Amino acid sequence: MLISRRVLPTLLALTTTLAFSSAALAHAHLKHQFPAADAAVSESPKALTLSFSEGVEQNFSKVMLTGPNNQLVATGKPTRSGSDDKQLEVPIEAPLKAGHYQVQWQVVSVDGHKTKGSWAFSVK
Ligand SMILES: [Cu+2]
Repeated sequence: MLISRRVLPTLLALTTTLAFSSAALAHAHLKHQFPAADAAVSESPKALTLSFSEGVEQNFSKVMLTGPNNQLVATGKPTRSGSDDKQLEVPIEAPLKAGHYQVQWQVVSVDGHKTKGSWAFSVK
């Protein structure tokens, strides 16, 4: 059976998801984010926004932004926006120059489970 290197991780992830689907339901999965995944924005965003499927603990949440040449971009602490414990806002300290950016996040949901992921966007 021929499985490409690209497909294999997806298959493994799918198998894992199926095997743990009942537990996975309660985990905090990223539902929406700003800037959107693979978006090309013309204005530098002032903050990253991450919306999860479950409430998250802001003190145990980490969001890392890297820019062109894998340089770490200075960001503020992730904070819940208002009363919504499913949403985190991460202030970006200085305007982003044009280029490709990657966001890596790791959160602990209110049920104590860790999830992580990443997405990319670019600034025109
Ligand atoms: Cu969970």
